Amino acid sequence: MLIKTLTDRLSADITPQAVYLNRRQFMAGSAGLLLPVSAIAALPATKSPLSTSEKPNSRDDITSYNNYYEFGTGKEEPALYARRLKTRPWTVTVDGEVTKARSFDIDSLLKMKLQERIYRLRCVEGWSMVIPWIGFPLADLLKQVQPTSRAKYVAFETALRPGEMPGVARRVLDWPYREGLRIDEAMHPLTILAVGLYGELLPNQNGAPVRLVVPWKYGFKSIKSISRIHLLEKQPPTSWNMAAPNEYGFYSNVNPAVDHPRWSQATERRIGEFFKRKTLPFNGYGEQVAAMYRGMDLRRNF
Ligand SMILES: Nc1nc2c(c(=O)[nH]1)N[C@H]1C(S)=C(S)[C@@H](COP(=O)(O)O)O[C@H]1N2
Ligand SMILES: [Mo]
Repeated sequence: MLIKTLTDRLSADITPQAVYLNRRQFMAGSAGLLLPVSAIAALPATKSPLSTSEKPNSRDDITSYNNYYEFGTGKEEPALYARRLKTRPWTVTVDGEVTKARSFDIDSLLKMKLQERIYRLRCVEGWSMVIPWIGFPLADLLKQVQPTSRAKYVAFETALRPGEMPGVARRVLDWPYREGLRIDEAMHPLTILAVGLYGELLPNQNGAPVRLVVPWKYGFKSIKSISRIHLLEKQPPTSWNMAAPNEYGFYSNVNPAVDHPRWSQATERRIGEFFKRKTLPFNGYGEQVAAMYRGMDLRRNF
């Protein structure tokens, strides 16, 4: 029975809530079994002063209302279908304008110094959540590959697995999902690669086994299930910008003063709340990030 529980856990073949409950029972009754730590233990993480003190959304909110178009465009579809994604083995290749290009196995990423980062996430659609991520600064990874002086941008790609991703049969986007950051944004201490949330491994619908989190930008910049990181001199093409360049810019910093052509960005609905709240410039992270954009016209460079 214990083995069955672990198998279920690894194949993510049961609901996240059930996994969570099973995990608790499992750990209570079986300390000392020889099993991969990453598969059974809560992720070891230190607290961070960069976390918000706002109350996080429930695990249920965070894992049942998702955008992950590779598994369908409905908010409930990722929770239903993303379990099909095989997240092990998994490697992230980091190459391009770097001195030491290499691939990182997911197990080596789980051994990075992990922190809890409780961040607001603001989707361009006008909703928001507060999510307790577990992860590490992207800068910690990039330093290991030693970017060259020509590395001005960082491009990210989601794995493309048509056999496991029912949503990619429809060409809603030009797959694979691609995103990008300027190098200073990528090296910023707020920018993390997340491998978990609520103290446990990332559920597939949230971008397992590793996804980007850039809390001052609209949610679509926070690309899920990353298989490749490529450093380059020129600004890379990005999925939503390619699909609708007048609606989604490369920078996409949360900005209540610049409306989307079809909806206002002045307010947002925190999932679980009834009344709308005001959207803050840079999603409330302006003090930490505004200096990176000094002298830039953020209406033209939206
Ligand atoms: N590969 C990939 N990454 C993605 C998306 C996607 O469809 N595919 N959706 C984005 C959008 S629009 C948002 S708002 C966030 C949602 O993250 P969450 O489901 O963990 O809340 O993921 C982003 N990352
Ligand atoms: Mo989004």
